[in-house]
Amino acid sequence: METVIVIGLGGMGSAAAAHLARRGAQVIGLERFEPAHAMGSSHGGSRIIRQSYFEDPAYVPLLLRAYELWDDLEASADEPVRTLTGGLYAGDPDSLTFSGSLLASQQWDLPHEVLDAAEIRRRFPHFTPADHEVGLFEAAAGFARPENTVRAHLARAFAAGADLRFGVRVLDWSSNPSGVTVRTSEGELRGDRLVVCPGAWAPRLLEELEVPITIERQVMHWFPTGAAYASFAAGPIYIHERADAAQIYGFPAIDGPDGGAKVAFFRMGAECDPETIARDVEAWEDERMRERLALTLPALAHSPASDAKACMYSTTPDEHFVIGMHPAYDNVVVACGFSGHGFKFVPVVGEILADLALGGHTPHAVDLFDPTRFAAA
Ligand code: PYC
Repeated sequence: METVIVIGLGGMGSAAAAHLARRGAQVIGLERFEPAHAMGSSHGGSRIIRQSYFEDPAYVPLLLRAYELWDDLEASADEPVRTLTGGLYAGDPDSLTFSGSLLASQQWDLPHEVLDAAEIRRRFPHFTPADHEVGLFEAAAGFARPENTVRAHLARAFAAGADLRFGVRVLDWSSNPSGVTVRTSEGELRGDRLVVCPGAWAPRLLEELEVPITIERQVMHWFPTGAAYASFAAGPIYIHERADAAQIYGFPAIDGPDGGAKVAFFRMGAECDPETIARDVEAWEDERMRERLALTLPALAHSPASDAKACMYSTTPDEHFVIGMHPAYDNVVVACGFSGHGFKFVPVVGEILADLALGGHTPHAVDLFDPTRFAAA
């Protein structure tokens, strides 16, 4: 069987390693940090999963397959990896959050309900939408636990015989028709094929690829729920967008009365370098979020944040992913540029990367993610 080297064992790389190892490949997985670390884009306790995809209805078939794989992973993992809570996509009727979700759910016949502002307030008393707002409620939405997901995929890969190496820094890699070579802090490795899942390190490890990826620092905040705990605990994940209020997303109180509720701006990142990113969150950043919350989720605006963490998006100009064969090498597969909305796809991206690495093609619809689309432009 072929030896496949996987660079990066975060969300996407750990899933690729699991799918490849289960198909019988000799997998060598390389990760610079420890398993399920907090240095990249797969930490912070929760990521939204949803199907009525406002970004583009073309993602829906992948989401339906991802959900099957989430079920399978949840059934065998030692820790919970995904929980369904329902999801509310609310705001101005013409916001992309609402109108795009409606379009996707109608196009793919996904179960959903359209709620007016009064109904949103009645069902979810911690939300205070203005009278003109509307929401799409999707019962199938919820959240994944990123660290548990990475551990579950690593455990699967390991159980299937993968050689997983942590604390190994990749210096560079090369490819020729007879195989691939990866130079690391621990020496040189050779394999038949390479899968590169570099996360925020894409600009360095995929320099040759003509994909303009911007690395952005994003902040996740946790606020005490106080007297609104019960409502938050039973509530949905949500995305909220209004012309006068930047798009935010958030979660129910998933970690008990003292765990707070997590909320973040969807796209309020500042460009950063993964080597020098400010990991600490400043007081003004929490204050900015409290001002935003006062409008829509006032219960979270009463007290200072109980916690905050920085993570990174790797954003492409069109905010679509980059997944495919490396245009210059037919033994190298790339996955990067997940643009802040990739984690829910982790299990199906693992499947796609295994398809591409072992067979050169995948039955999944991945044209939207063509690595050459920016070069052509
Ligand atoms: O993928 O649903 C998502 C998401 C919301 C905010 C950031 N990513």
